Amino acid sequence: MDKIDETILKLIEKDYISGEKLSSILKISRTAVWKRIKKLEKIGYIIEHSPKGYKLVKSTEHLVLYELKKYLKTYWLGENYIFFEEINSTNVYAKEKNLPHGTVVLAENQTAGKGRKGRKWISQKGKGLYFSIVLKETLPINDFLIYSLLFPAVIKRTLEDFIFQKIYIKWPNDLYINNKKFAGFLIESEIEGNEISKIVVGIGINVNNTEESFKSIDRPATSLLIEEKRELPRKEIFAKILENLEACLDDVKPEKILKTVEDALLWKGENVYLPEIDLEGVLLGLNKEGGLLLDTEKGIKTIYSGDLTLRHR
Ligand code: BT5
Repeated sequence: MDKIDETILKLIEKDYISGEKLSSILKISRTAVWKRIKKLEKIGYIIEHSPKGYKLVKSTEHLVLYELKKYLKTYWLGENYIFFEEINSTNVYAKEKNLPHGTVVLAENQTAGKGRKGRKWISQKGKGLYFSIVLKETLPINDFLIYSLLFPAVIKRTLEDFIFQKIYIKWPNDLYINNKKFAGFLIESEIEGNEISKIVVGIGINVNNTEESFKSIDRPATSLLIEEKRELPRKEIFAKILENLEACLDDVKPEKILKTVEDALLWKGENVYLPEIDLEGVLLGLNKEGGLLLDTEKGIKTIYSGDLTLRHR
C-alpha cells in the first residue's frame, strides 16, 4: 500500500465516489483506479461498487500500516514497520537485512516459522500475531537473560487486559494458559566482544487460531480464541503490545520483570526435568539474574538455559 491507496481509502470511507472523480483527484487513469481498488480488495478491504461509485464497507483485518496507525501510539517502536502477507520467517528477514533500531516486521503468514534450536513454529494465516522486533542496543552479555524475560513479562501483562484467564510463563519464555502453550519467543542476538550489539526478538502468539491448525504440533497448544471462546481484536492487541514494550524498553526495571515472571511461573513447586542435562528437581523460583532455582537431590542448582518438562514423582 502506498500514499495513493491510503488517499483512496480516506475518500471512499465517507461517501460514494465515482471512478471518474477518483481519477481526477488522484491524477491517475480510471483503469489505474480500478486496479488499485482490486488490490485493496485482495488485502481484505470490502468495497461496494455501485452506479454511485465506490464505497468502503469494511476495513481489512490484516495488519497493514494504514490500519495499525489507527491504534499505534509509540514513538520509536514500529516507526519503521514492514508488513508481509506471507514470508518464510520474520526473524530470518529481520536478521538478514540491515534494519534500523525499533523496526517491526510482521507477517500474516509464515511458511517456515522458526522455533528455538531448529524447531518449527506453526502459523495460521491472518489468525495469529507473528512479528519480529529489531533492537540495536549494546547490552552486556550478563544482562541478556533478564532482558529476554522482559518480552514474555510485558506481553503476559498486556494480554491479561484483554482476557479473563490467567497466563503462566514457562521459563524462560513460553506463555501458557491451562497448561497449553499459546505463545513463543525466539530471541536471537549478535555479539561483539562481550557485548550484544543487535537483538532480533521473534514473537508468535496464537490469537484467533483454530484447533485444526495445531494438528501437526507435538505438544499441547491453544489460542486465546479457544480459551476465551470468542474472537479477540488483533489490531488493538498488537498496538498495545508495542506500546507497553516501548515503555518497558525505555526504562528497564529488572525487579519488576522478575516479579512478573516469578508470580506467573508455570509449575512452581512441582517436580520438573531438564532432559539436556538430565537434571530433576522441584522448581523453587528465580534468582536475581533470572536463572531458575531447582531443589535437586544434589542440593539447590541454578539453571540459565534449557527446556523444562513436568515430571510427576
Ligand atoms: C518458540 O520456540 O516457541 C519460538 C517461537 C517464535 C515464533 C516467532 S513468530 C515470528 C518470528 N519468526 C519466526 O520464524 N519465529 C518467530 P520453541 O520454544 O522452540 O517451541 C517450538 C515448539 O513449540 C515446537 O516444536 C512445537 O512443539 C510448539 N509449537 C509450534 N508452533 C506452535 C504454535 N503455533 N502454538 C503452540 N505451540 C507451537
